[in-house]
Amino acid sequence: NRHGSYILWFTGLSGAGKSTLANALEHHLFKQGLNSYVLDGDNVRHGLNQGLGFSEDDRKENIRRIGEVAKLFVDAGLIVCTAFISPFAEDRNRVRALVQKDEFIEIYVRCPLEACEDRDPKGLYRKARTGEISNLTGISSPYEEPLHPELVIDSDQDSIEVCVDKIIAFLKERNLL
Ligand code: GGZ
Repeated sequence: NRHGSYILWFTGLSGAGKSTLANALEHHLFKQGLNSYVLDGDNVRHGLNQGLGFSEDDRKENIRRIGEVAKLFVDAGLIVCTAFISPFAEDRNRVRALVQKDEFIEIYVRCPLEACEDRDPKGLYRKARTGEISNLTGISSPYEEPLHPELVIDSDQDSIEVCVDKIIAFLKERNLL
């Protein structure tokens, strides 16, 4: 579009590295003088979407609202990096349909459940295994892998720097950078 704005939609399991990659990428975009913004659980689930939990219905509503906000930010001229599990293909595709064809770039941050569980930065997987929490994606709630993502990043195989470089290379190839 005329602003050079678009959505980089990161999807993947908890602990796969979505927020880390989104923030690292934003840092790169900022250094390039580009206006970008990261939407993730930290700034959305505590504010706009406070009150939504992790049932299927709540996740759907979570993603629907985030999609609408991301669309507004694209209209405002920003590159939006979103970092949500967004486990349902239908919900991701609904966001895709909200914007122009070349304004939605789905990046699948692929990381085996075992690796996410090993990392377990917040202890969520341990709690899910002991039954302390329910509906944890990958354990007691589904994750539908993207069938046609624009890009797949294997975050368990490459360092953060290499992952970011791969995303940048992809964006340059598509003339998005
Ligand atoms: C999934 C949960 C859950 C359950 C708390 N299931 O890795 P995190 O901790 O920092 O990020 C995860 C975040 C997931 O929220 P999303 O808005 O991305 O989910 S969705 O797109 O499905 O709506 C995780 C934490 O919240 N968290 N409980 N039961 N993730």
